[in-house]
Amino acid sequence: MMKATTSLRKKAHSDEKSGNMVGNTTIATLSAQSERRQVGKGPENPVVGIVMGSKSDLPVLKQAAELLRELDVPCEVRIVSAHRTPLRMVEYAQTAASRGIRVVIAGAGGAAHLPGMIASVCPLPVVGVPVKSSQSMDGWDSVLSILQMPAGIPVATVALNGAKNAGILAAQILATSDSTLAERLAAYRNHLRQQVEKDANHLEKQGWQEFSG
Ligand code: RP5
Repeated sequence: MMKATTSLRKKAHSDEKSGNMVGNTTIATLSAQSERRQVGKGPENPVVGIVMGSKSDLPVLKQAAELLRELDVPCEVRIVSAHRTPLRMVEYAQTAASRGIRVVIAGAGGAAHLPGMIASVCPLPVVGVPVKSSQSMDGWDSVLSILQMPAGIPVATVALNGAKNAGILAAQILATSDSTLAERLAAYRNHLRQQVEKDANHLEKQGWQEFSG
């Protein structure tokens, strides 16, 4: 059994005190459920593979790993370059499903062929993250390289540097067959809603000038 993440615990604790509810259960209950999660068996059994073309992509791609950790979804993180280590990329793509990976998140910048090439070799759903690399043409090079896949080999492409949404999308795919993960995702959304409502109330009470400080 794996520990729930610190942030989920903190959220659960404050929600327990304030009685925040998700459906007819508290986030505290969801936290306890997360410790008995259905997806994967622990860090040694990752169900999401996060791959990137270079270590320079890590500051972006780690946002997917952080989000998945918050949702208690085990993932692995690897550097697999389509251009510099093509055989390593093919081996990763060919073995991912048999190792228990169920969704791949692939991020790259520039001539970003990694997500599409992983998708061409691998039967799993691939979520592509265009990265704005240091030599980028404003990010359009990687966006178009990942987005414009030929019919038959899809890559679900998120926004430029949108690794957090890639993590959420991967969790949503897994949650279609995991009700406890679906509840954790609902709690996550509920938390977002509460944050915006809090800001909206403060803005209304204080007026925009004082609010923007
Ligand atoms: C791509 O080239 C990588 O995904 C990275 O975004 C970009 C630049 O790589 P580095 O030169 O920083 O290693 O393959």
